[in-house]
Amino acid sequence: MTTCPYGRTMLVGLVAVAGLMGLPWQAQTAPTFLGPTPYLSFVDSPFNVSGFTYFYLETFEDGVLNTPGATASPGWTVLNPDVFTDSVDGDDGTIDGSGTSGRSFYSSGSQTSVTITFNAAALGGNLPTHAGIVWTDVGNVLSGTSEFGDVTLSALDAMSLPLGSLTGTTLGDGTVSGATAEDRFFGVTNAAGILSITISMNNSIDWEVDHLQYGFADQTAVPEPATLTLCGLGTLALLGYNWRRKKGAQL
Ligand SMILES: [Ca+2]
Ligand SMILES: [Ca+2]
Ligand SMILES: [Ca+2]
Repeated sequence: MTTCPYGRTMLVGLVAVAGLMGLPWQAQTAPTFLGPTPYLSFVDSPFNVSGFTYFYLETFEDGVLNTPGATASPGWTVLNPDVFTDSVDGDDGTIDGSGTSGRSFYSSGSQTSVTITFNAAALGGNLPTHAGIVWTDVGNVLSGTSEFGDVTLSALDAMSLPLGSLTGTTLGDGTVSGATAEDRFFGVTNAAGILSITISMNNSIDWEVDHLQYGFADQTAVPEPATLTLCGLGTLALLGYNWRRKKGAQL
């Protein structure tokens, strides 16, 4: 991480300026897990921002997982539109509480997890710094209450070391008819790259995901002169803020 010569104060300024520039959710030096958050279309993704060098969204609406540089572990299949299919709501063109007219990725009655592994060579030489997936449904369970369960996202870094995990507890809506209000986004960011993500349900082999998404945002590309400029802008922004605040106090 580039260090500003002004300490914490300037870090605040940098963050503020980065926000103004529309950069994506910052891939912190430390990995950051995001979610689970409601998700009815890509508009709801925390990665729906500008600033990526590359970004891919797999909706499964073409019937296959074929976005570049991503491979799923075996045993998962794409579900076509059906009364039991639970796609992300907006994939059928209408956000109407139903995902039955779209397509999803299904555990096929055999898998408690799916791992998506990224291939840097197929992605311009850079593993994604941001990766996410949307959990959309669970039906039959191996234990607990039918149509409910815990969902965990974990990830590995470029050296195959764990980046951590995030669990959403007791997800579900008690139906298998494609309702979408309970659909949830899970994601992770890591500035040094993400080799793979794994989403899992320990209590089910009858569940669905959708909207695999991943991108690369270069957090080290800012050259030193620009960094100094940012520091300067941060100083001005901070001074301006303090000036307005003090002036406001006088009114
Ligand atoms: Ca829909
Ligand atoms: Ca879909
Ligand atoms: Ca659902």
